[in-house]
Order: sequence, then structure tokens, then C-alpha cells
Amino acid sequence: MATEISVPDIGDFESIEIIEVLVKPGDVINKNDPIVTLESDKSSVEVPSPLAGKISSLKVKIGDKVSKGSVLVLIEDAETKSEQKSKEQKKEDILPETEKIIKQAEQTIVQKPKTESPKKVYARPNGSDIDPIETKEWLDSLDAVISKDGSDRAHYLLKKLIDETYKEGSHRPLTRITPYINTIPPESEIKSPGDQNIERRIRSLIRWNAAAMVIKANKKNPELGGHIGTFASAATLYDVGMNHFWRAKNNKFGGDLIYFQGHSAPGMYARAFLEGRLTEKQLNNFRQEVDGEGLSSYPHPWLMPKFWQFPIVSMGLGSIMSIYQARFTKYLINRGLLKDEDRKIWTFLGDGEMDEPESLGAIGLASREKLDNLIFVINCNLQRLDGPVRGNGKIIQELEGIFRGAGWNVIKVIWGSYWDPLLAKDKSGLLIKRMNECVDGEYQAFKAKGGAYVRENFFGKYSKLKELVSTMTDGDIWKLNRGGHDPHKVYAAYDAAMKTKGQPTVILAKTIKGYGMGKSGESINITHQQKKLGEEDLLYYRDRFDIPLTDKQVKNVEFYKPGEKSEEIKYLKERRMMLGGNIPERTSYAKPIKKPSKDIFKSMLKSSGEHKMSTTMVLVRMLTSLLRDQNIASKLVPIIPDEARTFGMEGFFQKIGIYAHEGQKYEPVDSEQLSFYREDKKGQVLEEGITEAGAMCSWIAAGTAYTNHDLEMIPIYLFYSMFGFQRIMDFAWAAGDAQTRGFLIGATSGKTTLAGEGLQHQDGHSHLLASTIPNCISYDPTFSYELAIILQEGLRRMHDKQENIFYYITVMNENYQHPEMPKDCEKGILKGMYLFKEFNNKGKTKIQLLGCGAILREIIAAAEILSKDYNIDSDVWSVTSFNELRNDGMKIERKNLLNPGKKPEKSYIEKCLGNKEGLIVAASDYIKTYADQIRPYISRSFYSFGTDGYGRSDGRKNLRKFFEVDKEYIVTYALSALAKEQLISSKYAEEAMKKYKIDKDKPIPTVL
Ligand SMILES: Cc1ncc(C[n+]2csc(CCOP(=O)(O)OP(=O)(O)O)c2C)c(N)n1
Ligand SMILES: [Mg+2]
Repeated sequence: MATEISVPDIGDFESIEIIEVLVKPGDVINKNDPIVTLESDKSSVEVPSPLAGKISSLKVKIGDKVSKGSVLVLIEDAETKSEQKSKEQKKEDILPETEKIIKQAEQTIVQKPKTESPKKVYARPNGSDIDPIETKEWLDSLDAVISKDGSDRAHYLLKKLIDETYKEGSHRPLTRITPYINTIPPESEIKSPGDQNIERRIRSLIRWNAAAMVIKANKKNPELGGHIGTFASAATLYDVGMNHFWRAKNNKFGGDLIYFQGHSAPGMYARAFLEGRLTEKQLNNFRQEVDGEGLSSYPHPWLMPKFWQFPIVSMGLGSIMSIYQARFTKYLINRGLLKDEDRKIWTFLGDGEMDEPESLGAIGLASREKLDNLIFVINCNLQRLDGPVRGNGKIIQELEGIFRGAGWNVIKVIWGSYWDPLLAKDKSGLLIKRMNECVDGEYQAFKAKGGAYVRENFFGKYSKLKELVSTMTDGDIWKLNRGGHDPHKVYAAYDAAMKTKGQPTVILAKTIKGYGMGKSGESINITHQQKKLGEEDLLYYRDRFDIPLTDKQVKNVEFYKPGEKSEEIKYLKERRMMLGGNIPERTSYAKPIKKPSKDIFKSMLKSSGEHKMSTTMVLVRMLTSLLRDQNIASKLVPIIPDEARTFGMEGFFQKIGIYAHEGQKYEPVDSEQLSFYREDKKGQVLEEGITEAGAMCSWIAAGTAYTNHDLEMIPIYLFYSMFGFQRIMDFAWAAGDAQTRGFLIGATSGKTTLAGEGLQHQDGHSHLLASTIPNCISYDPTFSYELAIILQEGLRRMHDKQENIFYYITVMNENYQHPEMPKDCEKGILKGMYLFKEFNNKGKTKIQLLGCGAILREIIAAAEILSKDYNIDSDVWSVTSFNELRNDGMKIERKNLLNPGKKPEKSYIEKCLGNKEGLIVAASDYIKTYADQIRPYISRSFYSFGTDGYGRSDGRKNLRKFFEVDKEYIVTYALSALAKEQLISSKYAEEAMKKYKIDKDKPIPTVL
């Protein structure tokens, strides 16, 4: 007797979408087995069956919207079931030949639709096929279409059908995820041409040497650390790429770019050792870099500049950096600067790493810009550092949904070839059902606990599945491999990824963390940090991978490298030769960009007269001049995250165009205007939208094009100074490691100079952040000529002389007049300070006044007051960089300390101030620590002022008063400091305080 199972009371929800149908007609289910999954905007929920029985028909499909009372399935309940049981009983008595005949006969019988009216119950719903015959007809038609016209035609028809149903009011039956099986069916797999035996042997040797390297280092010194489990899980993923796909850079081809997962570095070293690119001594010095000839813990181009290309290990950065790398490669191609050779960018990521916002933050851009030159390989070993990535869910399914939703081509490589016959044999669909229902926490345990456990806990859930593996031993079950460890499956996935057009591809490869490590590490929670293996485990590892080492050699953790003439070494080298050379390898053949002629910024060295300008405008003007320089024009890459108008750069839109891979498909709303929003396939401006991280990644890609594309480019990224280093410090650090060349411009900088914007916008410390990066040179200039000299020198050093440094320069939005450049100050501008003006004509007392950025003008004004009102002389120094002064001071101090017997050398700051009279007062628009940096190199009284504390919104005048860096405070503090030194009476300072209404009792700004 059939019973209707319908949607039970589900609270306030109405019209909820079915996202999964978990049963089909003919399924025999138990009470509480899930029938469908419903998803509202708040949650998703499975609807379990209130009855045991056989599903006779399915009334819903994926995408349907249901409410309380909607019928889901018809089920033949227990009564029917007992009838069925007795039938089955009878069936067993029939001879096999007869059974065959009956089966054939049954297939030809068209079942009559049931006429009895079903019993209606509110129930835990189910889902099934309401008309299996009709379904079969459709499926047969589909089969016919596929075999006649191919799967593209089938897809077209399906899409048409979906669109039609949508028009008729039904909702698109769209799911974000596919079943938990491989995306590529076995019959569509392209087979690897490789010799699997040799490749396995090579892989085993790499595995061994990688693990041995970590173990040896830690035997020597347990402080050194390292990882075995990560590479162990990823070895096949790398090997298939190295043997068959990754083409190296050479004189005929630009080379694929591979972003290796940072902590799988031991595997790359182990391969390079077999290739003869690294010596045993270097391997012995893994993570011991100080004395040279050591190997970096992770990929650090700064430390291994001929080997590593991409600094990866801070989780998440690899993902977004490679997306922008792929995008920048297309930019260069579209602009006609680079040949299109179908080069690919491959990025290896951990599944745990995908939690980082940076990992997923730019995947939309990758599909929007159709980056089919980009392939992600996510090693889904289901574990991160502490434990499972998604113990209660399935990371592969989650990532599939996310990437598919973002428009990526997703290839799941879940099961290895040993599963294929089982999947083919299982006609009940139960195997896939079981695969779908297990969570990652269970999958992890399956691999940690052995074949018998898998039989009981995976297959054992359903008797039919248990039956399916009944002829297999526990050992056979244990060998049922995961896709990411199967070179055939990995090859097929890589091949498909290489051929994908119009979309980026992500390969989700399921692997086992600590693969091969046995009880000591395989699939257990502590695997990540396992850096030692006991003797027994080592012997197990040797045996598991057939490493030809004696027990004694194993106990000594010796490396193993077969002779040069061995099959393995010959094969390995031959494969790389066929693919054009070594990977990874870092080289550069970029031609330098000739520095611009000296007079390109001539007008900027002159006084601006009455004309007032901000340094931002000065910079934009200089960039415009550079766009007229033949050598430079095409190489400039202006990068702006949706702030061009703030910085007055909208003129660039029309002039050089905004890069848009599809050109401009619309008439811009402002097309009548001069600076209209012009998008162009050959556009030069990278208008990034609101993503400082993305903009920074573009800057890194452009600033390392000299090595990745052998093209020297000049990236200049202008950001809102507060949203610069503070926001993307980790990228800036990686940029230094990658030896990025280019300009970072902190626009609207200074805590009191950016007025109304307030606390979150006012930058008082970016220079200090910049100072922490060893190869970053930073300046806080005030006048147009300073900026001109600095920019010219930057171009010369970075792009003509090709020094591996980058520049951070702050510019402001305060308009003022710019004086003519004083004589002979170029060197000083670059070294960090020069004498701007002397006030020498008045009295006996003198002081040294140091100012930078916006506050230099307050210092100049203070000097005038001191001279005019108090007869105090001063030397006014423009400090373009306290950071540079400190660097020089540090260097000279160190040299002097190391040469105690020699005449001490003078630091630059001592050379400037040594013969000058008077105490020193310094002020900047940054926190005091900025100017304080030079204190150790000064042997005189030194007072520094700055803008410590939270910013707030107000006008510049009020802000400078609040932070005590305006001319009146500087005058008052200078007078007070002179009084303290007993050079003048204290009354002057007291008078000044009255005159300028300075409140002694006002709390220090840091507490306000
Ligand atoms: C930004 C950042 N945070 C933390 C770490 C420390 N860390 C290194 S590896 C790791 C776990 C990585 O797990 P997963 O991404 O799954 O990689 P697997 O080793 O499993 O392949 C963590 C937390 C890091 N390197 N970077
Ligand atoms: Mg992982």
C-alpha cells in the first residue's frame, strides 16, 4: 500500500528550495533515512523518512520549491515490504537460468500506473522518480544525442530545457555541487604517456630524500623544524607536473610559472638533488642558511635568488598573487608587450589555507577576466595544522560550490583508479550515496585506521556495499587509493585543465596527509608537525616505497641518489629536457629602461610662484611628463584601487586608457567629457576597484616582470596612505622577498594633512612600517623639486641600474607654493636631509630645526617667528627621510664599533649637524618615533615632535594645534627647550604659551 510522504512542519518557512534529492524509485529505505535536503536562506536541512519501505515514485526534483504539506515521494510501507520479502524468498528458490529469463521478460513489461489512491501522511519526506519510464525515455534520448552530436550539444539542449522550464515558472534546477566523485569519468580520461614504473621509482626517491632532509636537520638540531607530511601528500601532484606539463623558461619560450606550496619545499629540493642541481651538502644544510650553502625553509627568492621565483608560505598570499600574475600576463599580452605563448600559471595551495580571506578574495576576478592561463591545484588532504579542515563537512564539496559559483572550471580528483571497477559495478547508486554522506572527519579516520575499519565503517553501513567488497581482502580495501595519489587521474585532470578555454581551472585533489608515513603520521592529527621518524617508522617508509637502502643506511638516514646512468636519473632529466629546462629557476634577461633625461622634470625644480599645488598633483604631472618619454611611456603601469579621482588622476583614463580585457562594450555616461571613463583592451591604467590587496598583487606582478617575463616594467601604485602598508603589510614583505622593483605612493598622507577624514584615515606611521622592510627606501618630501629628484633617482636605480629595491614615497593633498630648488641639495635630498635655509642675521642663540613632509612648512614658519620675535637664529633642514638617516647612522655606528682602533667615521647626520650650533628640534606629521630614529646618532639635546594618538576629523590648523606640531607649538617648545638648556630665560616660553593660548593642562593627545 503506497503512502505519500510530504514536507513536515518546518516552522515559518514557505517555499523552500530542494537542493538535493537523496532517493530514487526502487530504493528501499529505513525509517529516518534522508529523502531530500531543503535549503532556506538561513540553513539547510535534510528531511528524513518517517517510514521504512520502498520508494515507488518521486514527486519532486532538485530546484523545486516546497512548503509544508508538499508531497515528496510515494513509499510502499512495511506491509508492501513484507509482501516483497516473501516474493524475494520465493525468488531464491528459482534456478539461475529461469531467473535470467524472468528478468528479461520483466524488462519488457510496461508497468501499469498505480490506480489506488495513496494514503496521505505528513512525513519526513523523500525524493524519487514519479515516472521512471518517462525518465528512461529522456535518458535514452540524451544518450542518443551524446553519441550522435556529442556532449556539447547535449548541454545545449539541457540548457534550453532549463530555460523553458524557467519561463514556465519553475525555478532553475541548479546546484552548486556535483556528486562526490571524480569530475572526469574514467572513459574520458586522457592517459599519461609516461613510464609509470620509472615514475613511481623516481617519486619514491624524491619522497625519501625529502623526508630524510627534514629528519637529518632535526637530528642535528631540533630547533630547525620542517615538514614531512605535506609533501608526502602532494608528491604525485608535483611529479606529474614536473614530468609532463610544466614548461621551463628558455630562449624559445617564456615558461610556465609555478607557485609551489611553501611548506612542500623539501620535495622541490629533493627533486633538484636528483637532477643534480643541488648537492648533498646543500641538502644536509636544509634550514641552515647562515653560513651559506644552506637551503631556505620555504620558497624565498631573496635567499635563493637563482632558484625560487615566488615567495610563498604566508598562507593565502600565493592564491591572490598568482591570480594577479595571470591577469598581469594577459595585460602584457593585450598591450602588445608580450607574445601570447599560452603560458600557464599553476598555483599549489593547501585546503586549510583556503580559509584565508586572501585565498578566495580574488577568485571572482579570475573568472571575470577569463583567466584560462591560471590553474589552481588544491591539495585536499583534509587536514590543516591542528586537525581536520572540515571534520563535519567536506572541504572538496565546499570549495567546489564556491569556485563553481565564482565561475571557475572545477575538476575534482577524489578517487583513484582502484575505485573505478567498484563504481562501475555498483548499480544501486549506494556507493556514491555513501561517498556523499561521509564527512571528512570519517574519511580521515578511514585512512588512519586500516582496511578492516574501512570495510566495517564505510562499506558496512549498507549491506549491498559490504557485499560489493566481500571478495576483497582488508589489504585490497586499504589499497583503494585517493585521486591525488593516482598519477593517471592527476594526469587526466592536468590535461583537461591545460585545454580549458575561457575560464580558470581549479583541481581539487583528494590526498592523504603524511601519505606513506604509517602509524607515525599517516592521516593523523599531529602529522603536520611531525619532523622526526623513529627507526621503525623509517624502515617502514623505506619498505613502503622500495628505497634501495640497507637497514644501516636507513638508520643513518642517508640520502639515496642512483647513478647518472641509471634509468631513473636518465628519465628524470630527459623529461625536463623535453619540457625546456629546470623548474623552479629564477633568471632575468630584461633590458634596463634608460633613465629619463635630466631635464624631464625641469619645471618642477623651479618655483611655482603664486601657484599652489599639492605634491600629489606634482607627482601626477611628473607621470604625465614620463608618458612623453619614449623609453618609459609604455613601461609605466599606474595602479589605483578606485581612487584615481581622489588623486586627480582621472585624466589618465582618456590619455592611456583603463585596462579592460574585453574593451569597452558600452558608451560611457561621461563620453562627452574630456576625461571620460575610457576602458580599452590595450589600456594602461590598472583601475583595480576597491581592493588594496589586489592592487598590491598587480604591483608585485608588474615589479617582478623583469624576471617572470624578462620585461622591465615601472609599476607605480598610488594608495590612500593609511590603507597602504597597514592594510597589506604581509604583501609588502613578500614583495621585498620577491625583489619587486617599483614605486609605492602613499597619497593623502600625514595625520594632520588629511584633514576631515578622521581617525581611520589619518596616517601617522606608514613610514615606520616601510622602514621595517630592508630593501624599501622611503621618503616624505615637501617640495616639488624634492619629489622630482627622488623619482628620477628611483627610476635610475631600479629600472636603469636594476637594483632590487623599491621606493615608498608619501605625497599630500595640501596645496601650497613650491620654492625653487636651493643649490647643491640633490645629494642631501637623497641621503635624507639638506640645509634648506639659514636664519643667521640676528642674535647669539641658535637652534637646528628639522622638519619633513607637511610639517616642514610649519618648521619654516616657526623659524621665521623665532628670528623675528625672539632674535633666535636657526638652520632649517628639510628631512626627506628619517628612515634613510637612520639606516646610514646604523651602518656607520656598527662599522665604528667593529673597528675600535680606527678613527671613527661620521654618519651623514653627524656630518650635517656636527659643525652646526644649537640644540635640535625635529617635527613630522608622523608619530614621534619616526624622527626619534636619529636620536642615537646625535650627541646633543634632541627634541622630537610628532602626531602620536588617534586622528580625528577637523581642519588642518586645528589638527596641528591638537597634535602640537603647528608653528606656534614648535616656537613654544623651542623656547622652552632653550630655557631648559639655560640659554634663554623661561619667561619667553611662558609668554608664548599665553600668546598662543597653549593650555598646559591639556592631556597628551595619546590619551584623547
Ligand atoms: C598566514 C599564515 N598563518 C599561519 C601559518 C602557519 N601554518 C603553516 S602550514 C599551516 C597549516 C596548513 O594547512 P593546509 O593549508 O591544509 O596545508 P597542508 O600542509 O595540509 O597541505 C599553518 C597554519 C602560515 N604559514 N601562514
Ligand atoms: Mg591540508
